[in-house]
Amino acid sequence: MDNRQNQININWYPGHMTKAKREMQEKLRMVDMVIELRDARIPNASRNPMLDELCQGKPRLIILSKKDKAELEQTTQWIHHLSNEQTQVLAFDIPKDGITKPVIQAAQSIMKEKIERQKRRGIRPRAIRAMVVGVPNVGKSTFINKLVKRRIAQAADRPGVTRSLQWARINNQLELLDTPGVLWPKFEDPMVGMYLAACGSIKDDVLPLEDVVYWMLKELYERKPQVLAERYQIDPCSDPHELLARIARVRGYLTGQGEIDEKRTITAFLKEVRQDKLGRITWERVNGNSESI
Ligand SMILES: Nc1nc2c(ncn2[C@@H]2O[C@H](COP(=O)(O)OP(=O)(O)OP(=O)(O)O)[C@@H](O)[C@H]2O)c(=O)[nH]1
Ligand SMILES: [Mg+2]
Repeated sequence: MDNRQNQININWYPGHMTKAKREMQEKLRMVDMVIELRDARIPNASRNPMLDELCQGKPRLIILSKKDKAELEQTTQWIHHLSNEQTQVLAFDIPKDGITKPVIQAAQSIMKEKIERQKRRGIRPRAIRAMVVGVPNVGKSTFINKLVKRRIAQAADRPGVTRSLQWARINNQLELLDTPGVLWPKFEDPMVGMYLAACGSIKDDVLPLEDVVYWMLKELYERKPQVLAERYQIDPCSDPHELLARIARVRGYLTGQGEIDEKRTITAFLKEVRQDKLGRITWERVNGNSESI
């Protein structure tokens, strides 16, 4: 299948993101390094090229969030693919995993040379300051709350929750700056929009949800037909419209006239995918992604 038939053109770059970008730029000189969160289901698409440019020159730690929603073997491959001499990559189920020790260790190892230089010059090293960045809804505030062991930042399962920058002191070794999730004005590759939409980084109100669902159905039919068959007790088929109709009929999502209730089926299906009812899904595969970090 040519994925590119399923392009959607969405741009969601509201004013608060422009403001956030400016504020992040201002704060950048105060931070030693950047912790970039990416969604483990879409590790390349959730890389923000605008932030890449903004954070150039700062050492970087990549955290793949929502590991529990992605396919384990794909995540292992992605970690390998994204790691290099300059970049360490960790993957977490942030709410459940013990993240404090590995994050502090990674930050210290990334800043090792600078800390040693300071020591040699008789300067007592202060806490490492890191700016936490990433696309909306990727888990930045959850990550910070987990590290401070308190709910200091508002976190919720919708994009655009954090609206201002906020410092959090983890301990005397690490201080983090929470930032609002930002996207960029234009997706060069329209598939990026589809991936971000699938993972909840774009506000549903601005999305053609039916296009997202038909694309998901096509992908699932090609990669995991047995999952569709088991979940919905249907015979999967390659036509996503027919596939949705089969789900609607089995579920009894019909209008008064006995026709398929497309809207209701789309909403129900999307909710089930997002709640992992169809299992772990890595939408963006390592194969086919030759581009590194
Ligand atoms: N399953 C799972 N859910 C996670 C993980 N990390 C974060 N979440 C959930 O993802 C949702 C979004 O988390 P937030 O911390 O608000 O995300 P954010 O990046 O701060 O979002 P914005 O402030 O909108 O940019 C919440 O419902 C979190 O509970 C994870 O590793 N696994
Ligand atoms: Mg947030």
